[in-house]
Amino acid sequence: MADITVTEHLLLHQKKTPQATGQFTGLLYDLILSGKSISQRINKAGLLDILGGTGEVNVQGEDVQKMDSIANRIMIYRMERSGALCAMSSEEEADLIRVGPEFPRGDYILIFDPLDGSSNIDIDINVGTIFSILRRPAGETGEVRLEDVLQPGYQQVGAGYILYGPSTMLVLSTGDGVHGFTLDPGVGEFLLSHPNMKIPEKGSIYSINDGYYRYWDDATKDVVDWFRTTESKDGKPYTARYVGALVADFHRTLLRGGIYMYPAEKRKPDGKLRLMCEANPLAYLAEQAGGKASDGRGRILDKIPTKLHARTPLFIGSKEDVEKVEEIYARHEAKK
Ligand code: AHM
Ligand code: MG
Repeated sequence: MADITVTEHLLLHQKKTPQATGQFTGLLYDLILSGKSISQRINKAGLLDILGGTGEVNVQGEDVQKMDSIANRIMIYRMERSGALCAMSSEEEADLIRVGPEFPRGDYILIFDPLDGSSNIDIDINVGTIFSILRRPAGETGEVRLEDVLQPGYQQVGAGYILYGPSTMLVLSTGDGVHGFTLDPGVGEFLLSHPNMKIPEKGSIYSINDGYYRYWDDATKDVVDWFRTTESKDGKPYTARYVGALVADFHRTLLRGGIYMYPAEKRKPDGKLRLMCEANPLAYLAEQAGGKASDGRGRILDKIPTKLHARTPLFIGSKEDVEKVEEIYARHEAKK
């Protein structure tokens, strides 16, 4: 296959996606650039730590910072200058970041987790940047209101992630399927490596933090027990995998199928994951790839966020596996 760069791909797809105005494409370019900068810093993270020694300052005279706050700063710096955004929300920032008046304001809203799974950085395991793109409601101008940002996930006009793993990969959807690009570090370009990604209808992997068994209600215990004790599509038991970085666990699920679960717990009634910066973008990708995402009772993309950092239980992956979870919860609900 001739090498297709992400830039060429976006230009080709611009014609097919109505929202792909120049502004939208510019937003994606700046996101990609931010991802490349973060990727480069992550590659050097261990090295910088060594160079920085035990002190607070490294040899360049810079503060030795945690990689997640560096990723957050890279994203905010680049994206507020893109001219495509009117607001941003980062998992690392409590409040909405309003763009302007010092930078030109655009029509889009970017919600992101700058470095998902950041506790994995110290042990050199995959992390990633997750992003969700919303459009500002038509006719609104001036400073953005919080209500304009709290949109349900089905209104996303694009979503994706950049996974910093053995290779750096960009996985993106603008409503026309899911496409994966691998960064060629030699030329500094993302090349189309996984066109039109599809999640298998049913998988053979389940992914959950099993250490929390004691915190689950009976319905959730039944859900997990079902995957532990039922044969998967190939007649063998389901196998368990849990990286502990949602973006990495989702990436595997997208490629191999199966299900990732982060349920509600007695001590965390809405689970741990954030609806707007984690669940919604991945749910959008899952659906675009033929899979499903649910909170156990209903579709993730239909949930109306009550606040920027609202949380949700999440069951995401192969359609049949997610439907099985909904069926078990519904059965328990009916017994009440
Ligand atoms: P983070 O955004 O603060 O890194 O937290 C989210 C992460 C997910 O990436 C991961 O799936 C989950 O937390 C792991 O949580 P736990 O350690 O409770 O299993
Ligand atoms: Mg996260």
